[in-house]
Amino acid sequence: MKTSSKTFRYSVGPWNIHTGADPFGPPIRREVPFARKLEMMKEIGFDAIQLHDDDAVPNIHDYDDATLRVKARELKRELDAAGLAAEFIAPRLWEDARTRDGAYTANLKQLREYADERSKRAIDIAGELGTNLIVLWLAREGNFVPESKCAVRSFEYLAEAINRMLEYNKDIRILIEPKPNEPVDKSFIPTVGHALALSHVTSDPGRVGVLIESAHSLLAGIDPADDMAFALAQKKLWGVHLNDQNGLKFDQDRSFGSVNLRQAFNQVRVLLDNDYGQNGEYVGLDVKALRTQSDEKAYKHLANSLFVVERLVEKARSLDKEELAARRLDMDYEELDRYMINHLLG
Ligand code: XUL
Ligand code: MN
Repeated sequence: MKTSSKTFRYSVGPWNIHTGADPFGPPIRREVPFARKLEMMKEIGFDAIQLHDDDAVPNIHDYDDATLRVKARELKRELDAAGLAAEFIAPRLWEDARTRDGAYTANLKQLREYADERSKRAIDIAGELGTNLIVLWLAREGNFVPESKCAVRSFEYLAEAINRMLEYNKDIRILIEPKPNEPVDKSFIPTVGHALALSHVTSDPGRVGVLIESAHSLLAGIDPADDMAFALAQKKLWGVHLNDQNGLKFDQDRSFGSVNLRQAFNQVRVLLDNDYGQNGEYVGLDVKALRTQSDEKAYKHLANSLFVVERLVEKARSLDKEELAARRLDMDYEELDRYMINHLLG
């Protein structure tokens, strides 16, 4: 199903079309070739693709710096031909053995240096792909054993690493994607508040903002719409990963709106009311297909999520703003609740 006449521009990652493997079972679907993913994304209605550095250039360690750029330029031609832009590049700082103790906060200097080098290469790839956005999901920057790292020094390490990236390329903007746990037990940057505090101690806070993922906010016990509002108020919401999450458990990346429709509605409402997207921001999805889905049905989570965003846009637009304003003034929030539920059911 294709959603026509869209309100937002949409992006998605190649990892969102996947084989269905989980920690308890092997793949149950065939790996979809990259070119086919691009085709499907375009067909469903996406405008851009989100990429990790090694999604952009697989086997990234096999190439010297010059060849890396050549490979990135080849991808740029492929994206152009598919009619998709690159939204951002994220260094995948959690799969390599050298990042097992974290990347920028690893205790060993040579491991922190690897993280720096890898980040610079991600920045080079972004440049070739025509985007200046670098996303940092700080996957392993935290601890399981509290005494294993100095939390104060770790915060400084993160700021210093970001400063080096900002210095390396004066055009980039960095989007921190906070998440409270998984794969680490306790993250050093668990929430948007922490991420923006980190932004403020960097050498150029105007170039360090956030990407908020619904499921990550929910894992921190925070309403995603409120997290988005917090960042919007500071003009620092430069990306979102819409999805859903059923309670405090592993990061589920469920289809947007599939668990809590009202919470989903309020995310769309806050984005719409605050002109999100007017400065080129994409509405990104980070959703996973259920393991039950067969090969040919493993795209529905993308189409459904996109469809739900646009349906909720309609709901946000048809809200009776006067009714809302009146209920705020007479503080009859029970009546407001009834109105909202009825509106969403209608
Ligand atoms: C992990 C997650 C990542 C980032 C990109 O939970 O959301 O896929 O979005 O690195
Ligand atoms: Mn994400």
